[in-house]
Amino acid sequence: MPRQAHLWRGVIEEYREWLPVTPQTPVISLGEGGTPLVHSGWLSGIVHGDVWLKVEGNNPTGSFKDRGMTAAISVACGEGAKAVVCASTGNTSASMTAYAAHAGLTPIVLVPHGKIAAGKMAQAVMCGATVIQLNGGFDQCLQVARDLADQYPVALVNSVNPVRIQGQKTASFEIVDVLGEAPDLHVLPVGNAGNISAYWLGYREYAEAGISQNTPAMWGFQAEGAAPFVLGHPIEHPETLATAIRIGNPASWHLAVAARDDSAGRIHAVTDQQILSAQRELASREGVFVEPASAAGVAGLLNSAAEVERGATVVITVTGHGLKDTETALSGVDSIVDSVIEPDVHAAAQVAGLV
Ligand code: AN7
Repeated sequence: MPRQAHLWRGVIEEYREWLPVTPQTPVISLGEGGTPLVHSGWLSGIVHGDVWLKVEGNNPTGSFKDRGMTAAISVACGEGAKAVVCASTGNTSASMTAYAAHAGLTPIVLVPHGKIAAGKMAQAVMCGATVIQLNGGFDQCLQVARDLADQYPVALVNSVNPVRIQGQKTASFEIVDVLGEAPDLHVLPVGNAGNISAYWLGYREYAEAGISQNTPAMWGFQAEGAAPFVLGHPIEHPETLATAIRIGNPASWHLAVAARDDSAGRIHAVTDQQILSAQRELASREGVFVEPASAAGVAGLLNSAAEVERGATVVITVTGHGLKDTETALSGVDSIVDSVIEPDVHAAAQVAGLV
């Protein structure tokens, strides 16, 4: 008898009863979810607790967006959609395009001109999207996407589509399923604010069902130049090198404020410098290479380490893969190659410091 393989079936099949799907809904999945929870000895030492990284870059298109997208595209397909549209800072478009391709739908993406990491752009292009670059930021892209969906036969799959949030909440379920209880504190970056809202929803649903006894405090972190929640109002011209979270007017404003306040949490800002430094340290200390936006939560935890209760269990969602934006990652590095030598073992040993 061959050994039974334990194949993860994607978030719809793994959490079907928690999601707005019916037996008739076609399941459009690329095997998303089931992402690693990696213990960080480095961060655990700093906060004097247990810190786990929920590594969402391991999803099929390299970001957490795939959880919501499998749900949104499946439901859109079930409703007979032929074309789908989203506004994006890059990851939503990469994800939507992949799921649309898999489902045979026509993908249309609206992105801020010149502000998308090359890897994300390549993903959308390779999967056959019509990529429209707009002279404006994400917030203007979202307005046009909404108007397109209102006036033309195309389904909107941004996180203003509630099915997206439903799919994304499965990350909380996985965390509780693996740890056996909700963490004391959940840390994550905040941009359009769908993810913090989704995590909070997932934690609450598990607590209400008695699967967990507690819900965590939700700590969100924004880039300083794109921190509307910290300022308390939308901003016109968000700026940060973490382009994924370069958003001034988050769509899920009320849900995110509720997540923050109902969980006794916070949404604070971190500087671009702190983001880059956290990104670098996370890669070199833990081997987890994330994109800049994804390091915002790590930077935030480092800033606030003294306020974490001793012995706390902390989960940080690192939202997207480092390979999406190698240009920004390497921008802070003086030289990519340490040495160029002739093919000679002694020369190699010398520059490697082995002799
Ligand atoms: C890596 O792709 O908004 O607060 O259009 O790509 O749920 O918006 C991406 C957001 C964090 C913020 N980390 O999450 C988009 C987009 C990464 C991201 C966020 C994004 P939300």
